[in-house]
Amino acid sequence: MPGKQGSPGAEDAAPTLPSVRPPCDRLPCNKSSVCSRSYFVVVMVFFHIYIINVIALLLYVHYNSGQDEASSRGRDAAGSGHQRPASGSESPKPDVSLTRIEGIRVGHVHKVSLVPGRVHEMRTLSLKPLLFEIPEFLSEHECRVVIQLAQLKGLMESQLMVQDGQEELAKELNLSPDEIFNLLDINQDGQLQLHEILTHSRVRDGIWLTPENLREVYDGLKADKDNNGLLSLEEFRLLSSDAFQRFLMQRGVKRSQLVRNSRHTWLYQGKGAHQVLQDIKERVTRLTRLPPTLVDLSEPLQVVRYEEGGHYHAHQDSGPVYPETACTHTRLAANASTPFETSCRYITVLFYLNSVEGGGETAFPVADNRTYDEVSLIHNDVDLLDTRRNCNKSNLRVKPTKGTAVFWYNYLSDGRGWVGEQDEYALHGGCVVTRGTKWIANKWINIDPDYQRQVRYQQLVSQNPEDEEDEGLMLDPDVEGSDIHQDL
Ligand SMILES: *[C@@H]1O[C@H](CO)[C@@H](O)[C@H](O)[C@H]1NC(C)=O
Ligand SMILES: *[C@@H]1O[C@H](CO)[C@@H](O)[C@H](O)[C@H]1NC(C)=O
Ligand SMILES: *[C@@H]1O[C@H](CO)[C@@H](O)[C@H](O)[C@H]1NC(C)=O
Ligand SMILES: [Ca+2]
Ligand SMILES: [Ca+2]
Repeated sequence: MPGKQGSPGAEDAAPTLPSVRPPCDRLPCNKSSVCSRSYFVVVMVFFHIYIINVIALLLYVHYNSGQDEASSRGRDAAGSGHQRPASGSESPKPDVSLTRIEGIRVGHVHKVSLVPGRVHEMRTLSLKPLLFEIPEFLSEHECRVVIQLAQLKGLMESQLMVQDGQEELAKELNLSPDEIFNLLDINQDGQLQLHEILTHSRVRDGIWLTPENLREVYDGLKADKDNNGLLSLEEFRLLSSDAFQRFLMQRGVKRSQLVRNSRHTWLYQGKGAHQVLQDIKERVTRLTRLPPTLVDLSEPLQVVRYEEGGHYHAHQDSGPVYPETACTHTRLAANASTPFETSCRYITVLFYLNSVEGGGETAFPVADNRTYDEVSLIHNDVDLLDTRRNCNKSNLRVKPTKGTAVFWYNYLSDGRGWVGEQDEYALHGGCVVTRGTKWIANKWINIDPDYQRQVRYQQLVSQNPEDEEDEGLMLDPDVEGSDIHQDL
């Protein structure tokens, strides 16, 4: 036990418990002095474990920040990064350990070398999610080129009005109205409160529901028969599964009432792409210190334009990790039987391509909140996900400044150098643009939380001849893009 180093946390203390307890058990506890003496021993042992843990923690922090500084001084991003101290190995460990940049504390500034001959400052904006800001990541020239290339290619609506997919999903899952009611009734009181319906509605990428228009829908559909502001199971049974959305659709939908109101396109960054796009990709690799292959095999650069009045309500870029969920990017290597597909975007790098005259901040409603509770995102008719109304109640807002990049991790670490659980605090959205136009670009780095699946996928891709692979990556976003790269 004293020889143990690194890996702080509860894991260390737990296994030592049994070896401490037995002495007291074996002792005949009829004499109180004996018992209090063994009690004292136990206390002292715990005290020592505590001290050793504190020392181990200090060493760990020191070791890691030392590594960071060393590698930021221009070590090529070979990816394999630093190995985490081994902690009892049960299941096969990944051969690669993904580097995860330490946040240290909010406001901490790392100096990073991303381009020859200059140093960038990377400031920690929050720890939950792990979020950084790098001013002047892109030059004015690069911002201009990216915007021009996007315009040349043409942008498409980020969200279309039609959404047939949802009904199909409901049918596929084969849920009865009673079962749906039960799922929606979060507090299980047999009634659907407004916030329970709203919490559910944002899982879908449809029309954005506000408390007011939900009340309108109730009136229009005469859904709330007894007018108590709640839907009972009987009232709910009389509605079809898409009644709300259909009602709103018939009434007419403005773009401002959608989940997102923007246009976007995808720019391929592989061989043969514009030099600026390749440079950006390489800089992202250096910034994140991830294996270049992972960055190469990720989605192309997404360029988004928000006009005045444009917004994107708060959302996650990635999906949660369930055994039955496959990642969109590795579906080649997935089992045919995995019924759900989600985007697995380990990191989001967001670039501001212009400085916006008014509004358009990137809001992180729950950044560094003490706790996270999905249900309390809507409280007293205040919906924290609503970036048209409530950006000023977000815990953190980043002002769009030309050339600045922000990046964050959408997943936690699994503690063994690979991707772990989704980070719910990574919730973010684009506040409404009140004046001017907003141009941004997103670079997502796709990594499958299922290590074996990621490896199989990479093997499959590397078996293909190289130009075919490039072509495939280039065609993908255009042909199927609007569905496949849909955000959640
Ligand atoms: C598919 O699933 C089966 C059974 O669950 C498993 O044995 C097999 O290894 C899986 N194959 C892949 C490619 O994941
Ligand atoms: C933010 O933290 C506070 C304090 O723990 C908590 O009351 C609140 O519900 C949290 N907000 C969300 C959206 O989880
Ligand atoms: C927040 O913004 C809303 C609408 O955008 C506005 O009505 C409200 O007064 C603002 N609140 C604060 C505290 O600035
Ligand atoms: Ca309820
Ligand atoms: Ca009612």
